[in-house]
Amino acid sequence: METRARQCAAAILKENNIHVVSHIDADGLTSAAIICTALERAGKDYSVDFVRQLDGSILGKIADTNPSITVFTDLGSGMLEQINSMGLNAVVSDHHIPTGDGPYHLNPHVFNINGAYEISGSGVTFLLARAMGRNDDLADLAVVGAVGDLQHVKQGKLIGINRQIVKLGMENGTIHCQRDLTMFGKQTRPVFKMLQYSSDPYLPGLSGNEEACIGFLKDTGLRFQGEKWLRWIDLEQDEKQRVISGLIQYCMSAGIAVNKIERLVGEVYTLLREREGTETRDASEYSTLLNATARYDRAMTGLAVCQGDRDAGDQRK
Ligand SMILES: [Mn+2]
Repeated sequence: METRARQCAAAILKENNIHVVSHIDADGLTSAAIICTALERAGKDYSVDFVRQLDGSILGKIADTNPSITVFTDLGSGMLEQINSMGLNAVVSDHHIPTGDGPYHLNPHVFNINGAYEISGSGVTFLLARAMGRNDDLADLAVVGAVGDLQHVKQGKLIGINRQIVKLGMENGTIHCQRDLTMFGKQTRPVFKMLQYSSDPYLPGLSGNEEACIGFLKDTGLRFQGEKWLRWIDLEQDEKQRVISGLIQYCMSAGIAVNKIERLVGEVYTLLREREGTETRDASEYSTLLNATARYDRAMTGLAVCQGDRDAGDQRK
């Protein structure tokens, strides 16, 4: 796969007017951010577009603008024939099951690697970016994309090439991984709100019930800090452990399926370059934020966030 990545990288670096087309979800947004950053660092001009799905009419529109090369990320593997028949000079960096292959097609399935949980579109594009230059620091975005595609859920952690990317990120100081509560909102919500808003798993009697959540936490002996409850990241290790044990017991007596209870704890990924207490600090919250920008047609805002713009979200204010 690395030889193919080098081949694709060389094809891109030969050109200057580069068009990036990516999938409009967290994995696609991080893929686009990775390739666009790599292009910027290589001193290339580029344009970028996001689509929900690739079809003949979109390919036609791309062909009309006559880019010297088009880089498809997190999509394209199912449209190789159409891309060729349009006469598009293209590199496809994708992880979906392909309908063919070619010299400028980078896809794990071609190399007997599973694209459902061993590597995502952002991971594939990260390999491409590495072949284009010094882009190892983008490992954190590759992890956000993989988590966005839920590649860690089945095994409770990232495996395969995803694991290698995590390791690389740990070595270069962009990623930290640890076993922790998998629940959403550890960075940004008070613990009782995190429980109250929990939907995976749904906690009968707690989900949606603020008072019950506060009562539950008091029972575990969680401390107050003034009037304001602490966030998960503010808790001491023994406090976290007490809440987790309490939650497991609660779920067991509520008759929640064992596999769901087991998923309460898993590997979680922290982005060390991001500020503590922000959505972008936690890979899962980050990917949820990106999916939200995509859902509200704010893909360019999502891309700007991935490329380091921390004011892009402030249009919410
Ligand atoms: Mn994907």
